[in-house]
Amino acid sequence: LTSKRYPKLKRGPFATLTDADVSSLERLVSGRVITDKSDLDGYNTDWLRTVRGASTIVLRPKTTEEVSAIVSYCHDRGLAVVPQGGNTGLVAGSVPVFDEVIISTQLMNNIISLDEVSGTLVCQAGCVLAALDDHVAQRGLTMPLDLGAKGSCHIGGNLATNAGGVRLLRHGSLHGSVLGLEAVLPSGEVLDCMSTLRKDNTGYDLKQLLIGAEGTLGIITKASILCPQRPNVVSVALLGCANFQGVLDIFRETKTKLGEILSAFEFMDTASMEMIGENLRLINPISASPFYVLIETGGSNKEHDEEKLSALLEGLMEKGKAMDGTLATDTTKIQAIWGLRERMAEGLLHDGYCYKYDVSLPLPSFYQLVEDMRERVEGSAKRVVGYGHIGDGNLHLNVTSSEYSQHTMDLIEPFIYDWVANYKGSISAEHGLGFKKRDFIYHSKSPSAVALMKQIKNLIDPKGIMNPYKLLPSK
Ligand code: FAD
Ligand code: 2HG
Ligand code: ZN
Repeated sequence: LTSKRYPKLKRGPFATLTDADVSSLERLVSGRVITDKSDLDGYNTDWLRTVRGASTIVLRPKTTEEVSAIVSYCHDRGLAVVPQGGNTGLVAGSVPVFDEVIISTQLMNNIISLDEVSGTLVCQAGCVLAALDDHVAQRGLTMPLDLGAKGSCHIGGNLATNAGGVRLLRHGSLHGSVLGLEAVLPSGEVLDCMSTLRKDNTGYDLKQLLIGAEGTLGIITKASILCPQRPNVVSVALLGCANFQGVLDIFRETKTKLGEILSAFEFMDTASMEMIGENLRLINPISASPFYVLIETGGSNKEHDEEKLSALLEGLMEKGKAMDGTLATDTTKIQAIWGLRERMAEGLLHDGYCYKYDVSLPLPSFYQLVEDMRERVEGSAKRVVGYGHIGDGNLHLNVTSSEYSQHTMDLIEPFIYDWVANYKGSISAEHGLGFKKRDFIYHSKSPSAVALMKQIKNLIDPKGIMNPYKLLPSK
């Protein structure tokens, strides 16, 4: 069987779901099986609406034991599966490519415990990130990550993609914040690494393998996560800047002047700001500038924090580093400013088709890629926009056109991957490789590293049933 959409890709040697399989699986998660064609559509299609699978079944377990029973059955039958959380992933990792069985964590949304003193949260993998944040906020804590998709992404999906987001600068990556993890391996066996300890150097740290594995090594069912103290004073500044060097100068100055209260440092170019105005009617509160930076502080002393931030902003204005700016301390204005940055991905979809790239680059060459791309696709694209987590060296470069064009795609790829490799960057900073980028892994990882990844995959999933066609290269 060859997919019509991917003529060069062959379906793996997996079994095909039969009526008898459906009946057996129905018995494992009775009443929580979706087979109706119209209901399957959303599960088969990725957030960007660029990849559509052809699965005929979605299973919605509630417990680890149910996940284990499902995976065990699929393993014995040789049926391929795809784990799915909130389906907000941006590299088509969460949707089937052919007819894989979809295992959704939608109903695995129990919060198990929260230790207020240590800040340790234990929960099931299907908890929505925003719901977890609301829960821990009641105890003066915050989730160690935050991203635009928080209203629908699941913590299991966040862990599987090692999601970065807007607070990585402050709290570091999930590799550090996750204390324990439970997962169902491709055999159906449960891997229990559910520690709640901060320190535990007893042997290989196996949970790290599953963080960022994009569901190719097992299905994460539970996690324990270290939640930092929630800042009780938050302020946000939006500044306009004349050139990219100015953005870097502001970053340096901000780190020096704000120190420990800096909680986010994001950037957007003028093309992004124009796009969000045109497509989502969001209003830029300051005068138009070639670049914008969003600075967030989070601390515990209002006067101290505001004094520091005001001093920073005054200094930047005086030195002419910032052309214009606004400061927000009330929730409504803070949210309005964050909306400009966090709703970029949504806004771009209004253009039609979005060619999405998420790269890490050394800061001196960071914006040059956007300029080179703009020159290259001129006349073949609607827009080329750059924004992202510049505080982490992470650029989101997006090209749009009214509909998919192979000609435009050929101008972008492999050019962009070669460019990034040449500048010693990463071709995926935080979104992962999924189905879309797996064949470019060698641009960021050595052959020896990829070979070891393949050995690990073969060891844990010898039948290759767990999220096939994802992360590892096709050849
Ligand atoms: P899904 O999309 O359902 O799945 C993603 C991958 O994880 C798939 O490979 C899937 O098979 C696997 N998976 C899902 N659940 C499990 C599980 N329980 N066990 C094993 N594997 C599993 N990403 C960032 O890093 N930073 C951002 O700032 C950011 N902002 C975003 C903003 C918007 C508006 C959108 C739409 C996306 C954004 N993303 C961002 C991408 C995406 O939200 C994240 O990757 C998120 O972590 C995915 O979570 P999810 O539950 O939707 O996972
Ligand atoms: C963000 O930071 C997300 O907004 C999405 O990672 C990035 O739209 C994108 O390219
Ligand atoms: Zn991002």
